[in-house]
Amino acid sequence: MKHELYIQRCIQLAENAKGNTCPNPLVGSVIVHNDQIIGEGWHAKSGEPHAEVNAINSVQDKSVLTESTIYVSLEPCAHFGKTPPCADLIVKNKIPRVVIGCRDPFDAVNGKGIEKLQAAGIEVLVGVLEKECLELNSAFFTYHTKKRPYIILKWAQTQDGYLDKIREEKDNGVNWITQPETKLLVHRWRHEVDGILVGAKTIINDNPELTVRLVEGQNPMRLIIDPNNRIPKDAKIFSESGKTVVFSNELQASQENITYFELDSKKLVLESVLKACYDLQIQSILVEGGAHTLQSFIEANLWDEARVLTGASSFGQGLRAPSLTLNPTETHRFGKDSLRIFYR
Ligand code: AOF
Ligand code: ZN
Repeated sequence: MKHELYIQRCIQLAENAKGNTCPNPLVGSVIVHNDQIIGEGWHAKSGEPHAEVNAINSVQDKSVLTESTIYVSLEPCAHFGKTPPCADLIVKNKIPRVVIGCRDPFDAVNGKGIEKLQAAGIEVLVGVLEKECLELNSAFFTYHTKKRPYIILKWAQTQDGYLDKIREEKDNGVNWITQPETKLLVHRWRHEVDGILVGAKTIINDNPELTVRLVEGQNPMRLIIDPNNRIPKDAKIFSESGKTVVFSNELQASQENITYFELDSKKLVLESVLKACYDLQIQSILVEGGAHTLQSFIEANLWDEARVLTGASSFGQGLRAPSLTLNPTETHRFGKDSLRIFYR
């Protein structure tokens, strides 16, 4: 029970750095001596010290470390990356007990941190609030275990099940499915992922910017599937800040901020796209349409989460929205709109 409370505190600390650690995970750590927290730390940013280092540094009287327990939401690392191994630091400080939320699936660690600690005679307990610790970094874990990004499908549909994207201002709101305020939510989602993916048809029909505008934050990479080179050169995505990657069968010369990526003819399109995302260290993507692209992810069973917005209006006709055969895990209401979240 006490272990859980301290790991819970690790999770809370880790969340201080939400959105800032990519490609590294969120990690928190506390050090406990005689039932008292004597040190706390979290990983703030890739390249900066890991959570354990900050927690150890925050302890005033280091002499009691030899009688303390260190809690950490993720297995301490065993490798020399941008920083030296945390497992070595724990051994060096003679901390006799380590309680870990979950294992680190990153190839350079993956159990080696635990082994290092045990080999030094340290008592190690793994798996306290494991589910919560996994959820804290779902993109990181999916990326390292499945070797592809965490895939979030997103679409807006009418009451009667027709699909459209959330229209930009140019449409004067006429075709909007959801209320303007709901857009804020979508921009927040964009900010939280590494890449936004759409098919060529969405660029041709809607000419979207695919940027983060309504909330603070950097633009994620824009990923466009355009096998037959159909998207116009003056599409808005090419003039926006941030990087764009175009997946095509015909390779073109890359330019500043625009990379053309040749699809592997021996592989399925999505397989080739997701492999490229892995190589580009894109740990999470938001698939924003269109119908065909969303459907292809669903049919290939290549998705982790679907966020379906439903507006108050009905179209009576149009393009049918994709349908999922499972029940939503969460339902939220935003005024006249609703949001259902499905986890696969
Ligand atoms: C930990 N504690 O707080 C974090 C860990 O390039 P580096 O040196 O920063 O190492 C990055 C890897 O270290 C990352 O992929 C993940 O496996 C692990 N992150 N490990 O012991 C931490 N953030
Ligand atoms: Zn580390």
